[in-house]
Amino acid sequence: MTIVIRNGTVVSPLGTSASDVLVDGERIVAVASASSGLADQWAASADRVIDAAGKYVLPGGIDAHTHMEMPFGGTSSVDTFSTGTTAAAWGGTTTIIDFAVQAKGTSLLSTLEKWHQKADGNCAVDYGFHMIVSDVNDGTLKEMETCIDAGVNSFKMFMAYPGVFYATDGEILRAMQKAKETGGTIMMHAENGIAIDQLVAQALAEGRTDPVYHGITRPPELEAEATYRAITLAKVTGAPLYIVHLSAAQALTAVANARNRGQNVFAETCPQYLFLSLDDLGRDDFEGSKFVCSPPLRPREHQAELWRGLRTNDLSVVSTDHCPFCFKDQKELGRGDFSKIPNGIPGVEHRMDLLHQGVLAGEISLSRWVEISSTTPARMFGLYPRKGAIAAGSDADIVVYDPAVKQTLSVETHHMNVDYSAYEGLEITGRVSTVLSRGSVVIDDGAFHGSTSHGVFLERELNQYLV
Ligand code: DUC
Ligand code: ZN
Ligand code: ZN
Ligand code: ZN
Repeated sequence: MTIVIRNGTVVSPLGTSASDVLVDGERIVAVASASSGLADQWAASADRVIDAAGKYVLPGGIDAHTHMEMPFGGTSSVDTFSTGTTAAAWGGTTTIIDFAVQAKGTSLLSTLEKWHQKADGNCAVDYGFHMIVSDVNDGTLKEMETCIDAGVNSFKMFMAYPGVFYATDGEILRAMQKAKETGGTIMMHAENGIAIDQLVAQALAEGRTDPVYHGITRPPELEAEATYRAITLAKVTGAPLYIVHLSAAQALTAVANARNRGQNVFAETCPQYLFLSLDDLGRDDFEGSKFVCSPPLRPREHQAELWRGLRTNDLSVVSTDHCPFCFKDQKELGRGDFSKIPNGIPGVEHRMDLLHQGVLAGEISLSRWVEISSTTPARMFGLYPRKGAIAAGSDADIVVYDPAVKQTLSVETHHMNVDYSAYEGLEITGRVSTVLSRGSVVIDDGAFHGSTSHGVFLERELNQYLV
């Protein structure tokens, strides 16, 4: 099957160009300037010609932080790999990297096996895994090497959630030493969970049980402190560090300072921290529970700092932390006790669209949009140039994006398997029109044409930003 995409504007981190793209089978085989006339030749024998006039041609989005069917707080996130990757495709994301979650007392390899059983054969787009390490011991440290050989070389640890995922500074230090030795990257959930748990207990004892107290008991300073501590441990051990879901301006300062010193420290933020705020957590009738995630949504003034960080590259990736729980039966578990609200916000479908609003608002350039949503995650997580590029030899993961059409985000029209939208009623400009995953048309003219057995597991190389 050959496909020609012509008359569009190809966007890359280097700029934009009027170029035509030839796809043969699963790969891009040629990219040529529109003025070369080559597209006429290609079109003559192509199986399909897509006219991208007035549209952008982007490398497929890479969402490096999702949680499909993840066990959490006695329940499980409601998107399966099948529904979640289908929703991803609808929004122009053609690769997800999800988290295999080690339960305490189990091995990393059995965990990986379990996640393969959930995902293999059930994904509409390609996928990889990170590993959540919640039990640091001699055995699991050794297993990190085997994970790396299996293409899983990024290990998330938690300074939050004592008793569940929490790792002590000593455990983090040991895992970082192993990462330094093997070339793995440590991903950190940086919040001081020990202090937070005290604030939570005090709030509940005083009868402050509404969702907004989830935010108030997790102040920005406790994210900044943990971020700085993680950076310090990474400095001492020499390990590369990637701060996940950075939400607070103070934490961003810690990251920027480390980067200015030349340390291998990287950070991502998420659309919810750019577009939602503590005010949403404060919505009444328990509606605030829809917005409970950790770290929490911050006061609105943090947003400008995060956009600035995206421009300066102190924030180099935007991922969603997609972790959907239904309002009706799952968020409900925390009525009368905010600490029992399952943590997470659905978002895998809308990352590309929301970031496009940042382009329209002048917060980021078109090139930067592609960089933070596709090319940098590809390099950060060892997928480039197979993913993250419109170039000969790359996988034909391509999004044709119409920047002019308007849409209203809503639970009525989204494809995520969850009963609410965090962006209900938000009117935005721009929408995916066609999506190719490894040369197969997955989304086209408002319909899904893919298959949930199409996606393949991606064995990833090491972080390509390390020197
Ligand atoms: N934060 C969330 O909001 N959900 C899942 C795990 C996490 O760290
Ligand atoms: Zn986290
Ligand atoms: Zn997460
Ligand atoms: Zn069609």
